[in-house]
Amino acid sequence: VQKQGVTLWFTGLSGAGKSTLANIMVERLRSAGRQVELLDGDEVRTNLTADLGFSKEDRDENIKRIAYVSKLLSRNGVVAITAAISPYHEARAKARAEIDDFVEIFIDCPIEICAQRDVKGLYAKAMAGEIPHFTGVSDPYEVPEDAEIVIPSHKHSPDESVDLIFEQLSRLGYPLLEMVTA
Ligand code: ADX
Repeated sequence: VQKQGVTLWFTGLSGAGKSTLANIMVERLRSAGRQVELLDGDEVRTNLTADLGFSKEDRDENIKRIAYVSKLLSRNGVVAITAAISPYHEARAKARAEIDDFVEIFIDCPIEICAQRDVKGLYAKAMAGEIPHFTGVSDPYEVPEDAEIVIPSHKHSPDESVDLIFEQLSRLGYPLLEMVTA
């Protein structure tokens, strides 16, 4: 298997499981000898995009910068995994247009379940009106129509979801868990 870079673009609501699945993927890919970099929304927003908020303009700028870095990485043989809500179709389409090897992975978890889990306690605050423009509550999430991979994360364990993602990546021509020899 050749060293092959690709951007794996996760999208989905807060609490859908993007970071959880992305982190498991990072571990498995590293074990298989891949060079991997994770661009996680929460992490990126403390450095690369610390100047941005959650207006449409700021989210678009956040996605644009994440896409730029993933492009640089993936064209140099790295598996770049992004885990940002990326709620707007147009911003995702621009990222796709800019990056040669691009796979969109929609983590499709109903908002009721995300809100019930409420891992960070943000849905409760958003529903109480304490966080304006919260995705899925008071701000839009445009459901992807052209994602290569769709994972209903609430129907599987995280490890099963990751198994499904790797299976489908192989079918798409990215057998990323095969040992790298070149
Ligand atoms: S994106 O819309 O620009 O792609 P991103 O994934 O980077 O969002 O950041 C989302 C994270 O920021 C959420 O997981 C949550 O922890 C936090 N957050 C804070 N305010 C908001 C908000 N108004 N809407 C969504 N997420 C928010």
